[in-house]
Amino acid sequence: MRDAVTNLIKTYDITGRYLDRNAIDSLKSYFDTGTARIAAAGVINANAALIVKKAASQLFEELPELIRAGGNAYTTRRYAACLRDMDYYLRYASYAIVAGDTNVLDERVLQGLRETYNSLGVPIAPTVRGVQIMKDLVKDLLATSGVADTSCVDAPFDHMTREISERDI
Ligand SMILES: CCC1=C(C)/C(=C/C2=NC(=C\c3[nH]c(/C=C4\NC(=O)[C@H](C)[C@H]4CC)c(C)c3CCC(=O)O)/C(CCC(=O)O)=C2C)NC1=O
Repeated sequence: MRDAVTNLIKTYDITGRYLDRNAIDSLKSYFDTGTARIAAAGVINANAALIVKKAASQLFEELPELIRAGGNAYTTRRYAACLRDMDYYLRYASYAIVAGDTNVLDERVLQGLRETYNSLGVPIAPTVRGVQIMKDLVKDLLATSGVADTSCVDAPFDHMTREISERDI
């Protein structure tokens, strides 16, 4: 598992280089956004259950067939599995926001996920939609808490939606 700093150092160490202008610029951006990223983690921690619940009800409102007979989130067990998955995405997004790096998502969340989803018939597009709704909710909450620039939230959620939607398996 890597964060923005360890990732950068690893890259430079491989080629035996000192931290050049580009490295300094990306370190500067990492530390400049530190307060916003920590605030995002705080907002997610304080509202996690609410975010998952709201995102799920919005998702099922948009795509009611998911929870009808024959839908993948139909039955209490599968409904609960769906909400649990959304909770995973949210929790790991908060780690990646703080780390300033999406590596934790690749290692802990996305590896083998599409294969699992395909074998269980978990539909990809609605899952992606669920992740997007959570991203919007987190950004709204963060803005409401007084953080003007909420762009630090984007990369982890966008990375998950991109990776989950990739087709070739
Ligand atoms: C921390 C990393 C991690 C992830 C990401 C993870 C996902 C994950 N989701 C699963 C199932 C599932 N995932 C869903 C999710 C959904 N169905 C829908 O229609 C919606 C679109 C969506 C919710 C948004 C459902 C319904 C199942 C159960 C499918 C089944 O057993 O038939 C399974 C199969 C095993 C199980 O049921 O627990 C895994 C491994 N597990 C992990 O350890």
